Parts: sequence; structure tokens; C-alpha cells
Amino acid sequence: MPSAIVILTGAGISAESGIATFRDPDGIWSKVDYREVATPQGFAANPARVHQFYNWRRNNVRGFEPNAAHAALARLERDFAGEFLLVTQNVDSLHERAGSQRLIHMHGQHDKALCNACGGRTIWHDEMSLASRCPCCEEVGQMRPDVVWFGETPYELDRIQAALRGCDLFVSIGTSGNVYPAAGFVREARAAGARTVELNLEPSQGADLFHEAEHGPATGIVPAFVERLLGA
Ligand code: BJW
Repeated sequence: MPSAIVILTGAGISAESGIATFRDPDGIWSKVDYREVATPQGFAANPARVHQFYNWRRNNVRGFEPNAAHAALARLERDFAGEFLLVTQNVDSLHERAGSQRLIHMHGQHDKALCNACGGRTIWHDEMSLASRCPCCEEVGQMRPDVVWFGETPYELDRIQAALRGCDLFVSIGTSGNVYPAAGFVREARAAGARTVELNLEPSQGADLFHEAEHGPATGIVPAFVERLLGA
């Protein structure tokens, strides 16, 4: 039984809840140019287009529910006696809705806004536009989605790296391993002496960096993995 676990999740864990992944054949980046909607330069060039994209994403996820894989990770956090940290690259809120609490959204959250004028972060469920007013500083036209775009620094990296240095089990779930720094966490965990496991539909970009792997839909392999871990 491990004494400290770090879990990294990506879009694949929410796929069976109905939320599109990014790089699968019918994924978001097959329909939208990421340079237009997920870079600071894209936002500077056409903020209305970026607001339109994230308003669509925010509205689109409303009807979706956490699945058995999210529930299994919430159960692991509840029933495992050691240190536990769940790091998600996902901007949806399905982990917290399933009951996860020791959770970091390293790429931000859909349902939060960030003010470019004062740096304030607020819960945001409505449409966002160039006419939106910051509830902290009252400026108009400075609001953006609180998500981490390419070229921006992901959130809480110090806390994540400390957890990676102290873990003896690292599990990566539903991520293609294309995007850094998350794709490098497996190396950091290995360097700390952790056992590393990949649970993904198919071998990821960095599959050979893991000690073990299981491939299949998250709603099958994640609950089974958690069951074995807690039963061990
Ligand atoms: C299933 C399944 C099922 C399907 N069951 N599985 C050259 C080399 C190295 C790095 C760079 C480089 N050039 C630029 C960089 C840096 C850049 C980067 O990594 N680029 C690469 C593309 C090369 N990274 C950054 O810019 C990051 N910031 C940064 O590096 O700052 C510098 C810094 C570093 C360290 C310290 C200090 C400073 C920021 C990255 C921001 C990413 N943002 C996005 C958008 C967020 C907002 C939004 O949602 O719109 O985050 S992009 C997108 O990709 C999103 C995701 O979180 C992220 C990862 O995607 P994910 O989750 O892996 O999804 P997919 O679709 O790729 O994979 C899904 C997987 O699930 C697949 O494998 C499927 O098989 C599987 N799957 N169904 C189980 N049912």
C-alpha cells in the first residue's frame, strides 16, 4: 500500500460524461484553431471570438454529470489513509461534483473569470463579453475566462511539484501527454522513486515512461484500479 498518492487527470476522464477531448479525431482542436482561442495572442486579436468559444463551452457542460471514474477517485481520496492530491488539467467541475476536495485545477476553471485589470478571480456562470464588468474593481471590458492558455504558467505548480517529490504512487488518467508541464510530471514522480501507472484509452505520448499501464475506457479501468488499491 502506498503512503502518498498523486493523480493527474485529463480530458479522457470526462469523455464518457459527454465532454469532448481535445486531440481525439473528433476533439475540440479538430474543429477550432487553438491559436485563435487558447493563446493570449488570440485573445488580444479577437476577444469577442474567444468569449464566444468559452460561452459555448461553459453552456455545453451544464447538462453533464460526473461518471464512475470521477466517483472512484472521490472514493479513493475518502478511504485512503495517506497523503493524497488530485491534479486535473480539466476546466470542468466534474471532480468536485463527484466529491473530490484535495484537488488542483492546474489549467483553471470554466466557471471562473479573471480580471485583466485587477487580477481578481470570481465565480462566473453567465455569458462573458467585452461589456462584462469586474465585480472586484468595476472595470468594464477586462474580463477573461480563468483558464490557462498556451504560453501561460499553470496554477499551483509549487504545490504540485512538492507533492510529486513526496509521492510513492503517481497515476496519470485520460491524458494524451502532449501538453507540458503536466506531461513531465511522470518523470518528476519517477525521479522521486514513485511507482507510475498510466490509465488511458490508448498508450499516451509518454507511455513508455510509466512502470505499468492499463488501456480502456476510464469508467471501467479507474474504478477497478481503485478497488484493487484499497483492497490491497
Ligand atoms: C480516454 C477516453 C476514455 C479518450 N477513457 N481515456 C515544446 C516542447 C515542450 C513544451 C512546449 C513546447 N512548445 C510550447 C510548449 C509549452 C506548452 C506545450 O506543452 N505545448 C505542447 C503542445 C508542445 N505548454 C504551455 O504553454 C503551458 N504553460 C507552460 O508551459 O508555461 C511555462 C512554464 C512551465 C513550467 C513552469 C513554469 C512555466 C500551458 C498549457 C495550457 C494548456 N491549455 C489547454 C486549454 C485550457 C483551457 C480550455 O479548456 O480551453 O488545456 S490546451 C488543452 O490541452 C487543455 C488540456 O488541459 C490540455 C491537455 O489535454 P488532455 O487533457 O491531455 O486532452 P487530450 O485530448 O490531448 O487527450 C485525451 C486523452 O484521453 C487521449 O489520450 C485519449 O486517448 C484519452 N481518452 N477517451 C480514458 N473514455
